Amino acid sequence: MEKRSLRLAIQKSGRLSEKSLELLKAAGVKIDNYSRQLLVKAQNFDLEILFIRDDDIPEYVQDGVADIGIVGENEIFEARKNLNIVEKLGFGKCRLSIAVPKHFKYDSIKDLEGKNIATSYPVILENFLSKSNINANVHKISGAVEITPNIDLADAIFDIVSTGSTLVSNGLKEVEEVIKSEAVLVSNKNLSEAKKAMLDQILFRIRSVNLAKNNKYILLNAPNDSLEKITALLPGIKSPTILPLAMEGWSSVHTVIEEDDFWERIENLKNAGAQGILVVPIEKMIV
Ligand code: PRT
Ligand code: ZN
Repeated sequence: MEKRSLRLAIQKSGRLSEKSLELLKAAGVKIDNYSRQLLVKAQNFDLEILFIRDDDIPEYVQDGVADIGIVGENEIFEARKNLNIVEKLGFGKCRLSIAVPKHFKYDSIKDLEGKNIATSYPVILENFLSKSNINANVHKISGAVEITPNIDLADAIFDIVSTGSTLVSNGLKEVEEVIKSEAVLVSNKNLSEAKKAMLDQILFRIRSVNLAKNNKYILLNAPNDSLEKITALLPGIKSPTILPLAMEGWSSVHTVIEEDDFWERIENLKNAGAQGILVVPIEKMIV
């Protein structure tokens, strides 16, 4: 008989672990008293959390050992498993790039022809090289890829980069960005209707949390004669709320704006006559 609980696989310990747990918490899933045992039951939700290595997540979800998982897209592309990518989660952002020693004269991808490239992501790399019509020797290495050119084990590397400081401290330079990656929610392709409904419920919560993170609530005061100009600068979910202030001829304007173009908007609002601008974080947002 099928288990009733929805089982979510997350990374046991690593770069995605804390953020995955934070997201669950923000989505209202309580997991008290856990000490990263292999399997923990949520207190208030019919959800089990399975703590495993990130490399194992695609296979576990494909095979139905877990129903859903949170993992970097890079692991999904590398593992070539049959899964649904349900949602990008906005954390664990990085890129996978080719890097060469800083004195390597690199003009174009053709300079990689016949070279030895070390990586933990041979599938993604081979794919890129073959699309670019380059024949190079790909060596699979499971860790410390960035030191291989220094010990003459490779001419170039293909690895995860985020700030780039690991490359610099190993005397390397980034020459080709191959893919971008971030953490995603994945699901098994054959979920039962009951589990699909549970996934939808969690997804709804995750979306509300992430939407809220990308938006700010803004309150400002404005003289009534500049209201038209100011509201034109504010989209709002529906339209801005305008309330009269006790001071004659002035109003208070409330709305929600996106984080992305935040500073530009604030500048424009000030120029249009807005004063006393308050910007407040939003905890959850349901549209
Ligand atoms: O033990 P387990 O197998 O579960 O963990 P892991 O060691 O394989 O993975 P982990 O925890 O290092 O990374 C998990 C996921 O985080 C990756 O699969 C990526 O999707 C994502 N991620 C985001 C990163 C980085 N940013 C990152 N910077 N993974 C690794 N790095 C490495 C990078 O390779 C470099 O060596 O961190 C180093 C520092 O990067 P710079 O460029 O900031 O110096
Ligand atoms: Zn791993």
